[in-house]
Amino acid sequence: TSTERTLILIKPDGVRRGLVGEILRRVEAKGYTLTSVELRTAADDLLAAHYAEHEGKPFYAPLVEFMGSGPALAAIAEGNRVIEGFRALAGATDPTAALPGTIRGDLGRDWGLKVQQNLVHGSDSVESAEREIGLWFPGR
Ligand code: DAT
Ligand code: MG
Repeated sequence: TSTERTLILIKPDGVRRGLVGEILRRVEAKGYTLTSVELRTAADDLLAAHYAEHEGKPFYAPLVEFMGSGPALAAIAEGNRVIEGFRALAGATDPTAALPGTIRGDLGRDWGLKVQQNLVHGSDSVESAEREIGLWFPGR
């Protein structure tokens, strides 16, 4: 087994739509443990650091603006291979392409919304997870 930690964000669209309970329910039902949870509106410098790999891409500015548009829920989840496991629960980046059964596939909408409004973020590697946890939860 390989116990890992990952950073999960429920983006402002998920919080606004009242999907916090439904999304965290899926994470816990899968058997992962939430070790830290916090609701907050992220500042621009935090978002710039979080999304540094996407700086310069056409969707970067709207992504950062959207992510700071209201409260997001940040959580640390722990469990065996949780990084890959949460990304499987989340589904494909584009909610239209995300398979039914996934968070984005079941709950994501596409009626002209942008791809960035895809409900959740999950770290994509052990290195990203530790880096992102350090940004959102300094010292943990
Ligand atoms: P993921 O969130 O699935 O890890 P990512 O890291 O490639 O995807 O991109 C980060 C976020 O940026 C993603 O959740 C939504 C937004 N995004 C990615 N590709 C996009 C695109 N082609 N157009 C608009 N937004 C995009
Ligand atoms: Mg990513």
